[in-house]
Amino acid sequence: MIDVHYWPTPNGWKVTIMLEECGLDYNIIPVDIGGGAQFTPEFLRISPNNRMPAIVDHEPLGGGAPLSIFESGAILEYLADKTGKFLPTQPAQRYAVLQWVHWQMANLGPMMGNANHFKNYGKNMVDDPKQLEYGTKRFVGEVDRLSGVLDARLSVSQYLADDYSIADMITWPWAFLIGRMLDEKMWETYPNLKRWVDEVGARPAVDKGFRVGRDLGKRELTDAEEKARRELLFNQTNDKVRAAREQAARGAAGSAAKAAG
Ligand SMILES: N[C@@H](CCC(=O)N[C@@H](CS)C(=O)NCC(=O)O)C(=O)O
Repeated sequence: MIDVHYWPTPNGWKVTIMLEECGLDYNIIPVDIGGGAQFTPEFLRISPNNRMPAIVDHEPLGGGAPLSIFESGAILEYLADKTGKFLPTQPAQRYAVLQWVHWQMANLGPMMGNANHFKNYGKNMVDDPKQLEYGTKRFVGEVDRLSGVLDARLSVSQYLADDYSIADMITWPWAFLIGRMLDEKMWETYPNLKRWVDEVGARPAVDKGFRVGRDLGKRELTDAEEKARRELLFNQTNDKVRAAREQAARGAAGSAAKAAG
């Protein structure tokens, strides 16, 4: 069985989509990132960057003790190696896939995260909206450029590599959101990207993986809870992370003492 430390976000969906595509059994362990669950000592032991997703495979490839992995790119590569699916072993075909996997991890994901932050969330974080202008221009511009990179590739190929692969699964959860985060009109400029978004999204395993834990993040937050959530997610420094870690550790010690009696 594979434990998936998860919250329903684009990086989380990558993992549930791959697990569904491979037909593997898994067990969802929610990590409420708005409530600080990513700072508990147990979670940091498997994911030291205080980010989800992470997995623990209790029957790991190669045998031995349970194996924990963080970073969605490494998780998908591992699951592909474990199942022999969606990542060819022949060098030319394998690296054709991995170059797009790394491209997504280093480009589309981070740039979209920043574009979404400056364009949508940022207004709740600063007093003067002018402070957002440069960041918005820079990151929205990058997402536009990256959409063009995807569109050009998909104008000559059905998928990012030769066949459907982990490159498509890792890119789709971000790509389908580009219009929603930035501007729905962008699809007119990128018809090949739109064709691929629709085609990959129509796969039953993609649809199922994307729906996992859909209700987890749905609770209405009070204004104070929403403010605390933003502070926790968008204002992380080493000192603040250390304080959150210590607070989570005190909470864990308190629960352990309570459980012991
Ligand atoms: N590069 C990482 C990024 C993971 C990531 O940014 N996860 C976000 C949710 S999508 C998170 O856990 N945020 C918690 C936080 O910011 O403290 C991956 O792909 O696994």
